[in-house]
Amino acid sequence: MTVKTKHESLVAGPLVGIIMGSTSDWETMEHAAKTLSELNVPHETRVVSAHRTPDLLFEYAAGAEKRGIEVIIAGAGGAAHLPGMTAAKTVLPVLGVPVESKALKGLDSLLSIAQMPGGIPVGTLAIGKAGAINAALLAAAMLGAKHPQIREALREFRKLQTHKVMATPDPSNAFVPRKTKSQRKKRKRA
Ligand code: RP5
Repeated sequence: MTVKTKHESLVAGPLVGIIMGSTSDWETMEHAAKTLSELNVPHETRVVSAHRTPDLLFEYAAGAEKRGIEVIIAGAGGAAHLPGMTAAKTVLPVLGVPVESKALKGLDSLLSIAQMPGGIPVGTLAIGKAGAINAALLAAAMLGAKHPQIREALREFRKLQTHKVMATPDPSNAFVPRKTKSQRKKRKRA
């Protein structure tokens, strides 16, 4: 498959593999996918569980490089072994996103992902949505060294983000409350 990016260069196949331990992680991991889409970074998304589908995990991690994947983003919650085990089976950079767990609010996920033994690194991001977004941005920053169109897309993203903040310097003016039904009726009658 050949993908035409916003900057008109041709990239064959997905460059980022977003994997997650369960479909229940999608609520968090979709933010990584959305961010990559905004930057026109070709990516794929898959559920790959370290505990429930260990053979699939090995197959995915071991085969990713050959398929042209350059960065893997792995999200998992609780006893979050997916990012670490993926990193153990590939030399591609692996970015781990701790998904917020019900029992421990994601602290378990964070520690499981961050506390890797020396020799097998996982770049660990923040718990939840912010971590998923930043994993995508970090993946884009890594890819930018080789793919100039991704570097430029990231530059534009950052510029736009700055503009958005500068456009609303006073937060008290940012929120205009919607009129209630009775207020709207009164206005119609007047
Ligand atoms: C982990 O267990 C997954 O990454 C998920 O965050 C968590 C719960 O999974 P489900 O029971 O919702 O499938 O492996």
